[in-house]
Amino acid sequence: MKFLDQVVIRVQAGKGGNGCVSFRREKFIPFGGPNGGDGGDGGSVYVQANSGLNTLIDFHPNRLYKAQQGEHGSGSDCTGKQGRDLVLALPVGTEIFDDSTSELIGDLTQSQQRLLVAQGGQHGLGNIRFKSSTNRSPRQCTPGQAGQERHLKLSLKLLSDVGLLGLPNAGKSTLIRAVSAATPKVADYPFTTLQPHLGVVRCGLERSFVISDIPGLIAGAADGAGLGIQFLKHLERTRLLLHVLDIAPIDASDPVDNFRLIEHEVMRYSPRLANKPRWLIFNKLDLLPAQQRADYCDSIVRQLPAMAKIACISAIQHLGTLQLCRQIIEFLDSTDDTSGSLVFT
Ligand SMILES: Nc1nc2c(ncn2[C@@H]2O[C@H](COP(=O)(O)OP(=O)(O)OP(=O)(O)O)[C@@H](O)[C@H]2O)c(=O)[nH]1
Ligand SMILES: [Mg+2]
Repeated sequence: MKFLDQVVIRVQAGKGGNGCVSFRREKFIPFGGPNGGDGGDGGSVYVQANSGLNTLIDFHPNRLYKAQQGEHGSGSDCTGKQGRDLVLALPVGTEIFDDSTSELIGDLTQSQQRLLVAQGGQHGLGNIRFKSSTNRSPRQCTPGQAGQERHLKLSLKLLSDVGLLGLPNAGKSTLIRAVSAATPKVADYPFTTLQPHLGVVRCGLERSFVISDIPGLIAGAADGAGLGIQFLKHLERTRLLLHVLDIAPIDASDPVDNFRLIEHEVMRYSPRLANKPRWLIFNKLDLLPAQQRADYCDSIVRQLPAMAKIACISAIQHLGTLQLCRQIIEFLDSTDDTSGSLVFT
């Protein structure tokens, strides 16, 4: 499935139906009086979070999404029918902005959450409403009001508990495949992953968390190199970042330099993101002889700033991955930080 995380659309609520001018005209009933009914209200436009979606690809830029108009009132006291509301289904994690003012209208953080984005126009009044002791046959009515029209900017920030960071080829997608049912493509060339993927990791009964794999970063990403850093926004609402580091890069680059490079780009993107709890995950352990692994990892760790936690895995051989998931669950259970997927922001 293609991925799109930002789009501007137009929404228009329905116009209210007009009130009606009409008089009762029946044989043998003189002075029948006014009987023009009110119009119906115009339909409103809502957005609603749907946990089954994770892209905005279904929305065409600048397309107009319209709710139905209210029907006009008619004679014999008939009120017009209300216009049908339009409900647009959006992925959980979508922020909705008024594109003209940049005002944040709302943030869909929970499945089924619904938000009014354009109010339907009010109905017009029929002439029956204007009847009075001094005016028995009013010829007035009012038109229905126009529905609200808005340009909306939809911006998706995926909601996940844990995010993966790292250079291309570090093995991020291999890791998410190893621990979840997600199947992002894996290959031995950089930028295999071109869009974010989410995976649900299940650890025992009723214990699960959501992990997101984003495209790899390279030096200068903050200036647009590679795929840039726009995908980092999908990690903003995670509660834990895993920095996946290849201990034996195919290009023979130094893992210490590689680590610093990623940390630097993250800091340039947002100090807030850089301050999130972050664990270092040494990957591709299988490429080293068993007896050298501990010493080699130690030698790298000594050159790095202190990390909250360090884990050694081989994503491809599923070595240490189950244990890692258990530690993540423990961490998520123990932290009160609710900046992740669980709560309204
Ligand atoms: N030997 C070994 N190879 C691995 C391991 N994990 C990943 N690889 C290989 O490393 C290459 C890159 O893996 P990916 O999972 O595609 O890497 P990525 O970090 O998702 O890369 P991008 O999507 O380009 O950012 C693939 O050829 C994988 O088979 C591992 O634990 N051991
Ligand atoms: Mg990948």
